[in-house]
Amino acid sequence: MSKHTTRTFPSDFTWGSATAAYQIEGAAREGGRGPSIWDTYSHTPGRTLNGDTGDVADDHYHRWQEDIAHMKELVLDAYRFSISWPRVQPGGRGEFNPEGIAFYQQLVAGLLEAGIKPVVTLYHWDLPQELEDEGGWTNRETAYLFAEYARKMAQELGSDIDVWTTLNEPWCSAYLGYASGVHAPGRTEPLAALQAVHHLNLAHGLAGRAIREVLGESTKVSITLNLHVTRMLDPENAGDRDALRRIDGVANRVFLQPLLEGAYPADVMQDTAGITDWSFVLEGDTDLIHIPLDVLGVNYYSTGMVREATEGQGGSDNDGHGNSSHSPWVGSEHVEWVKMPGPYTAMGWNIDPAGMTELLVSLRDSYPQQPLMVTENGAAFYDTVTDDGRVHDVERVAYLHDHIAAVLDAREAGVDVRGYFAWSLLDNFEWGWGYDRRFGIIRVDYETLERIWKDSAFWYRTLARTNVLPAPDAVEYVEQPTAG
Ligand code: IFM
Repeated sequence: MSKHTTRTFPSDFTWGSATAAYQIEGAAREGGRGPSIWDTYSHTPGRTLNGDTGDVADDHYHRWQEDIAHMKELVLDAYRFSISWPRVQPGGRGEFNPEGIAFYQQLVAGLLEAGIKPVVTLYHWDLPQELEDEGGWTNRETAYLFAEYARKMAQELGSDIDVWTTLNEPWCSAYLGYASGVHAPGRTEPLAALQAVHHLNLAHGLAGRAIREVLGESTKVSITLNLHVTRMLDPENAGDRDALRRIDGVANRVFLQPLLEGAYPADVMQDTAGITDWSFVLEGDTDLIHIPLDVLGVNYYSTGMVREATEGQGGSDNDGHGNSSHSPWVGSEHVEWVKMPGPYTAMGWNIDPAGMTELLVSLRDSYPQQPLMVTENGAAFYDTVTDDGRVHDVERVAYLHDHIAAVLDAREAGVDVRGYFAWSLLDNFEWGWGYDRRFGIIRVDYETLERIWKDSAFWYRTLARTNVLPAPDAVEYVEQPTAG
C-alpha cells in the first residue's frame, strides 16, 4: 500500500459520470431521429479517424437499462447525459417526435428509480442538419429555435430533472465547428465562428429563460464551459502577456463575461475588429444572455502555454495540441503555442492536476458568489484487457485520483465546488478521433458491445460510496452488473 493520508469530501458532494447523446446512443436512423451535423460530418470521407461514425456507438439507445444498472452499482449520485435535439425534433423546428421524447422520459424514470439524479445537457454538438443548412449557429434564428426546443423539453421532462444545462462547451461548437473545422459542420470561417459564439450565448439565455417560465424561477439552470487554463512563457515579456490576454479573451472571457456580467469584453471586440464589427449583437442581447446560473459547469482536462509569435509562426495551426490545419484562435495572429511538458494522455494532452485547482480558484476569485460543478474530467489511454479479463487502467486511476485531489485542494481554499462528473461513463465515439481514444471508466467492446468495468470504475465506486479519496492502488473489486 502507498503512503496516503485520508482526505474526505462532504456527504452532500455530488459524484457523477457524464456522456453525450451522439457519442453513445447509436440508433442513428431509428425511432424517428433526424440527421444531425455529426451524422453528415462523420459520413464525409476523411473527416474522422478510420471513417468512424456514431451510427451504432455504444448502442445505449437499446441498452440504457443495462447502463443504469452499471451506474447504480457504481453508487453514482447523478448522471449527466445529453438530449439529441434531432431525436426529439427531427428538423429542429416544427413538430416534435413523441418516440424520441419517450426515450428520454423512460431514461429519466429509470434513473430516478435507481436513485440517480438526472443532469441534462440540451446541446452537446448534434445540431439538426436542416438548421445547419440554414446557416447553423451563424443564424440568429437557431438561438430562438433552441429556446423552443428547451421549452418543450421542460414541459415533457418537468421537475424530474435536477439540473438543466443549456450547452456543453460552446467554445468547441463555435471555434472547432466554424473556424478550425475539425468538428461538425467543418467550416473554416473566422467570422462565422464569432457569430456562432454570440448566437450560442444568446441561445443559452433564451433557453434558460424558457425553462424557468415553464418550471419556475427556482429551477436549476446551468451551462458547461471548457475554460482554457493557459499560462505565458515569460511574464516579464509584454508580448507574452498580450498573447495570454488574447487567448484568455477568445477562449474564456467571451463566454464568461456575457454569461456572468452581461457584457462582451471590449478587448476581444478590438482584437477581432478586422473580422467583424460585432453588429450581430443586437441591443438587449447581453441582458438576455445574463441569467442567474445555479451552478457553472466546468470541464477540465489539461493546460497550455503561449508566447508572442516569432516571425512566421503567428496564427499557426497549433491549438496547443497540434490538431488542426486552420486555427481556432480567431483574432490571435500574434500568438504562438508552446509545447507543454508531459506526461501526456492518448489525446496528446499534458497531465497537469494543479491546473484544475488553479482554474477553480481563479473562477472563485472573479465570481465569488458563483457555485461551481466539475462536469467533465478524465483521460483517454490505450487500455487493454489482460488475461484475467480485467482492464488495469493504472494511468487513468492515477489521473482521476490526482485531479479529484486537486478539486479537494480548491475546496480547502474555500471554493464552492459542489460535484464532480467523471468523463466518461463508457468508452465512446470521441468525435474526430472516432473509437480510437477511450475515455470510459467502463470499457466497451465495439464488436460485442459488452461493458467491462475498468479498475478506474471499481476505484471510483469506492470514492462515491465513502466520500473518502482512496489511494490510487486501492481498487476494490465487486461483481459488475451483467447485461439483461
Ligand atoms: O468527449 C469529449 C466531450 O464530448 C466533450 N468534452 C471533452 C471530451 C473529451 O474530448
